[in-house]
Amino acid sequence: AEMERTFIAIKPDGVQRGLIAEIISRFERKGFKLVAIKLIKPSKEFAQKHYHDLKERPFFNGLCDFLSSGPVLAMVWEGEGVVTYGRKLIGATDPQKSEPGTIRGDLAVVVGRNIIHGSDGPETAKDEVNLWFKPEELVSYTSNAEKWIYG
Ligand code: YYY
Ligand code: MG
Repeated sequence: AEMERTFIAIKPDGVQRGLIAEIISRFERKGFKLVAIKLIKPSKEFAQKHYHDLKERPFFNGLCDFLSSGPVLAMVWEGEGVVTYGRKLIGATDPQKSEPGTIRGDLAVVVGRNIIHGSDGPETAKDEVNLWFKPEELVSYTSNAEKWIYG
């Protein structure tokens, strides 16, 4: 069976605050596998595509300006349950409500600067992986740790 994949992005605030290694290490130590990664500055049009579901919301324009304001670290992570558990590692959308121990709970304070994006479901994950990455950018490999992580 195909391993589940999710799209994770460190937003411009997380990149500028020097939190790349901290955030990647949480996914890596959990046992998820990195299969694609690139640093890119998305255009505003691209940000609007990424957040198209939110286009009626009052914060949509500011959100798209923000996402396109600086480098974003775009990634694809793979593993059993990675979509749902990735969201758990990230924490609630509003960092005031994120539990301590989560990425947003530990590292962010306000909703407009919550440092990280993660796909909210399996279908969204597929769409977002396809939006941000070409198929040849996804690297297929066997991790030596897999037999120790999955048994
Ligand atoms: O998936 P997630 O990022 O946790 O939240 P969404 O509801 O998809 O909203 C996307 C993005 O929009 C959120 O990470 C911050 C921003 N936002 C906001 O600025 N103000 C809100 N009231 C809700 C969301
Ligand atoms: Mg979302």
